[in-house]
Parts: sequence; structure tokens; C-alpha cells
Amino acid sequence: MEKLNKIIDQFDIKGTVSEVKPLGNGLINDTYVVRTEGDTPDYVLQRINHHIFTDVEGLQHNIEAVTRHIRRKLEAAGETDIDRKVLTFVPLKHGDKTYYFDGESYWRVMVFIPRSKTFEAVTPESSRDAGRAFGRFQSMLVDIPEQLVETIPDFHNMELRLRQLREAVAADPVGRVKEVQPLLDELEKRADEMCKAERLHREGKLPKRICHCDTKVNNMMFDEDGKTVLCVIDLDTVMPSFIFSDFGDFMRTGANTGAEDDKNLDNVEFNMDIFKAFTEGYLSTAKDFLLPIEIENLPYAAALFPYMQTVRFLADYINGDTYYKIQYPEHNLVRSNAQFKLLQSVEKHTPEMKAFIETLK
Ligand code: GN1
Ligand code: MG
Repeated sequence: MEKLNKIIDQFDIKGTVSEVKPLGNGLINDTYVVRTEGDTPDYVLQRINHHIFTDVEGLQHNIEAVTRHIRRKLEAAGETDIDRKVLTFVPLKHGDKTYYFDGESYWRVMVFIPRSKTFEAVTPESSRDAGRAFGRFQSMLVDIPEQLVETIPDFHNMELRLRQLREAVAADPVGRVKEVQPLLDELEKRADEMCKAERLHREGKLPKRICHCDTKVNNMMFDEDGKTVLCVIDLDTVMPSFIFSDFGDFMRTGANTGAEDDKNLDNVEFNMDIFKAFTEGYLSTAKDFLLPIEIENLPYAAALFPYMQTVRFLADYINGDTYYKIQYPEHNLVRSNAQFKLLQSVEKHTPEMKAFIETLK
């Protein structure tokens, strides 16, 4: 606590800190809420995982550019309550940087959005609004003037993720390959089809756009009513990608009737009501800039992300759990199986998804 207080003290915050405690369920960074006395704002303190985000300066450059651009767009649109609709990063007391290096770790502070909450699950109603929010997020960023860096190069490149899995299998550093061979075979069967986006991009048919790239349900702040999305958070991975990233990762988390790491695979199914509501919301704000090939491939995106996440969790399991935070030794295997079950359910629903998208065109 002493240490955290010293770090917070580097930032130009208002008020007197009364409490600091852990916040949220992120798998990468460490997050704390910082409460202050009286009516000064509360804050969020985060330790940036710089083993994963190695270019912290580039990362904060992206985030500052994105939040500045969105703020201007909201102002131009005559919106009110803008401080609850876009994140505000707090500069250091000395200098104008928005991050602090304590000799070991990188830290940043943002204003806690008052009267807001996050959820681990959505309803059809709230996912319609989430769809609108992510469509709008992408559409506001189509004309961002700054060049954004890829904070994790090739983050959602399926070909690279498969290569990493195959390298893990070849090395088999902790002897886990044998037990997961059946799942590996299932993944290999689908490998070609799942790399379709990379091929379309090489053929010049599919563009990259600025995307959020981590549209998990819990990366959105909802208003107190639990229905309206105020603000999209966790901007570390905002970078050029296929729009499939944002559509697909929301589906992966929002339309899963179970948990990402459900041990009971019977809980895990793809929820078509959430799919329909989110897709309607998303297309209502994104249709104007999307190409037909992007819209047509939304069902592919819904499959791609549980597939990619199975590949990533399984690679981490095989590598001996070096990337994702785990709570117990087989956690990454449990996650892999749950994501694969979700993929199978998505596959069953693909014709229905395609038919639904036709009705929205
Ligand atoms: C990570 O940081 P968090 O928990 O929101 C990961 C995502 C994965 C997700 C799986 C930088 O997101 O890509 O989809 O876990 N972020 C990074 O839950 O790897
Ligand atoms: Mg998060």
C-alpha cells in the first residue's frame, strides 16, 4: 500500500487518497481503484504489463491519440457528460507524460468514471447498445490523423498464432502435448479456413482499420441502469486490425452462455439472441463505412475468435503458462476446452447467422 501510495503521488491527481484496492478481472495488467476523500474524483491505477506491452511509450501515444480524437468527436457532435464517455489519463506532476516508471514497472492513472459499472455478462438489450458503442468507436476512429503503432505486432494474425502454437508443440517444454493431441488435431483441421482474413488482406480485398481488439464484455463501462454503454475501456490493444476483431471478441464473451473458463462444457453454447441484438446495434453505427466483404464475414468472425482464443490458451498451456494469469495448474487447458466447445456451437449456428445478416442488408 505504501508503495502504491508513493506511485499515485507522482501523478497530478486531485484530493486526498483514502483507499486503494484491486479492481476487475484483467488477465494481463494489475488494476486498482483509488478512492479519494470528499467529492474529488476517484481514480484507476494500473501497472502496465511491459513484458507483453514492450513499447510502453508507443502504447501511451496510441491511447492519448485515441482518447483525444474521440473527445473531439463527442464535442463536435454536441454530446454532454463527455467525461463519462471517454477515458481521461492523468499526467505526472512533473513533465507531461501519462505514465511513470518506478525503476521496475510502468504505471498509469486514469479518472474513474463516476456512477458506472462493468459486467461479466450481457442481456440482448445491453448487447444491442454494446454493438452500437463498438460500431461507433470504430467509426469515430476512421479519420484519426495520428499513425498508431501495433502495440503487440500481429496481435490478431491467425497465421502467426498458429505458428506460435506449432512452435510450442514442437518444443513441448513441459511435456503437455500428448494429453492435448485430440484438441490439436481438431484445431489443425480448421487451420486453413480460419486464416481466410489474412489471405483476403493479401489479395487486397480486406482492409485494416483502427479497432479496439479486446472487446470482452468486461471492457465496457455501463451507466448505473446497466443498459447503456457509457464508454469503452482497456485501450492497450487499440491498433490497426480487421473489424472482425471487435465483432468476434464481443461474440466470444457476450454470446457465450457459459464462462470463458467454464469447467462444465454443457454450460457453453452460442446465444443467438445476443448475436442478433449485437449485430443489429453494430451495423446501425458501422454500416456506413463497412465493405460488403466485411459484413458477409461477420459469421466467420464469430468463429474466428473462439478458435484463436483456443489456439492462444492452448499454446500457453503447452508452454507452461507463461502468458495468461492462471488460478490453478490446468486453468489454460480448461479455458482451451471451453473456447473450443463455444466454437463448435458457433459452427452449428453459422447458417442461421448468415440468414440473419441477409435480412439486415
Ligand atoms: C486478455 O487484458 P484482458 O484480460 O482484457 C488478452 C486478450 C484475450 C483475453 C482473454 C493483451 O485480455 O487478447 O482475448 O485476455 N489481452 C492481451 O480473456 O493479450
Ligand atoms: Mg480488460
